[in-house]
Amino acid sequence: MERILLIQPNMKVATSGQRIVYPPLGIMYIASVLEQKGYKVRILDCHAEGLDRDVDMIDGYVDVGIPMDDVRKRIQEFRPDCVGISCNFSVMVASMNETAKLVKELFPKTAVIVGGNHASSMPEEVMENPCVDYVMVGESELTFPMLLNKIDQGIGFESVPGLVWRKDSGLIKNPPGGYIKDLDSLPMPAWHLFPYEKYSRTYKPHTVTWGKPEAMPSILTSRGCAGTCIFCSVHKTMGRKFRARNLDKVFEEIRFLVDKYHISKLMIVDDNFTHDRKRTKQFCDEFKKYNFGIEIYFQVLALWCMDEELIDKLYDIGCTHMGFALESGVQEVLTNIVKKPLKLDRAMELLRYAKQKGIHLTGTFVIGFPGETKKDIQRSLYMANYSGLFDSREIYIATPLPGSEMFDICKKNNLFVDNFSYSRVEVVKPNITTKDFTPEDIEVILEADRTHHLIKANPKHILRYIKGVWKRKPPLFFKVLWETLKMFVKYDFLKIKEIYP
Ligand code: B12
Ligand code: SF4
Repeated sequence: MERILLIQPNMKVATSGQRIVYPPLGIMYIASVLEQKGYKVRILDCHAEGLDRDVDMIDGYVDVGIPMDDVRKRIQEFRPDCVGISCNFSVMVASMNETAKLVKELFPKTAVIVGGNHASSMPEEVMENPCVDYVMVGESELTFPMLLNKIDQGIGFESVPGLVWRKDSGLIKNPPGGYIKDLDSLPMPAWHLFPYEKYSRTYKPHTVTWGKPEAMPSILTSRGCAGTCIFCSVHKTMGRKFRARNLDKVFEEIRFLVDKYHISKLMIVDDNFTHDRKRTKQFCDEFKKYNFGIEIYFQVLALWCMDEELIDKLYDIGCTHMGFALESGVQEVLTNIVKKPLKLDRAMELLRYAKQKGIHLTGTFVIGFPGETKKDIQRSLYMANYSGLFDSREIYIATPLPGSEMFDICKKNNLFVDNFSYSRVEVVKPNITTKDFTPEDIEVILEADRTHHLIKANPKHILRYIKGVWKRKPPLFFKVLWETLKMFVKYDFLKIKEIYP
């Protein structure tokens, strides 16, 4: 084994608006480790390289990435001994399968290895594709080179932790090897192999956390989260134990990015950056001292790990926009259904504190959990829209991500819609029917909430927004209008209040 090609495949997704491209840190770390060991590594980030391409619609989904013919050319050109395909997102499954098939068509002897969050959650299913030779479960910086050795030797596969492989046509699932204890032993991600300038160049409109379009790398300062939210599958790759990098190493990496790429923004993509409050405060203090001249962004922050002092410190280093994951405006839903350790009254205190400091707040909410009622959903939306705390709000649909507890609940209770497919595993399509709501109910509520929100923000364009509903959801048009009207009458005219802490 000498020539290793690592691929982040295309995605088939529901939304055309969201074309944000972040660096695939997983294969960037693996690439770096392999280079250190002397392998010749090439990268193909289909997602980032296909950014400028017009999107194709296939079966109602948007195909994001480069055309398969280009993938073919790149594999042919490099003639890899081994191809590693990252399947972090379930929306990549279709392309991952196609890419594996393509590799075997071109070079039948080339080993195909698949890893990433989806693969770690559904390893047996991924192995159903005969063109996939191995699945690696979990973090793979240490195990990937181990596997390459075993492939060279032709024996010893039993000793590779987390490996799923075939023996005499049966499937073997090796026990996991645990999580990487010393994250500081890993080299920096292999930035030099990736199309740096493409990352985060295209932005989701109206999201507050990352501002005007500009290349923005991401960094990982820790891995893992102790939370038990039922819709999350992070623990499948990163575990529930918080593991942190030494801050000196983190700042070394930031210095490298500043010096080499002259970055002005940096995104921290930790599973839960604020898990260790003391460390996060120390990060802020030291970040200030370094005077890098860059802005720090986060996707969302975990409110259940925050306090006033931490808000102050983040504000002091320039985080004037903060996104917080509330998920629900109903404590019982949070505690008993979502299983998020967030106390709403404390959350409100912190949000009020941040608001009064002048921080621009985004609240993210998730609706449509199994067990949630329509009334619960209304109360969440009421909090999102009428608490006066959020400058912007994002409402997502609870989605059974493979590997999450919610996926198992939905499977056990047969809640999936008939046309469920992995291309629907984004957070914008309803995927389940429960005793309390149908997928159509969720679509109507979400569309009505959006229309209501838009009209309130800009009443002059009411006709345009109504036309928008007709364009996007013709069969639901009248239901959406009725629901929107009810929202106006109930909350804006009659001033009826839903309860929140
Ligand atoms: C940053 C991030 C993003 C970035 C993109 C990152 C990227 N390009 O990879 C953005 C913001 C764009 C994003 C978007 C989405 N995300 Co996201 N995201 C993450 C997050 C927080 C961190 C990923 C990361 O960089 N981790 C750090 C690296 C080091 O770890 P890693 O990628 O897992 O890689 C390790 C292993 O997986 C493995 N590995 C990875 N690839 C390979 C390949 C091979 C060959 C091998 C052997 C091993 C291997 O080894 C790596 C090193 O240890 C994860 C949470 C998580 N911890 O997984 C969610 C996560 C991946 N996202 C998730 C989801 C659902 C989404 C969205 C669908 C949400 C949405 N809003 O629509 C979208 C989908 C993309 C889209 N439509 O554009 C889910 C995926 C679950 C699933 N089954 O699909 C996750 C797991 C979070 C969760 N809630 O459970 N996301
Ligand atoms: S707090 Fe975030 S990362 Fe942690 S379990 Fe919940 S959703 Fe997952």
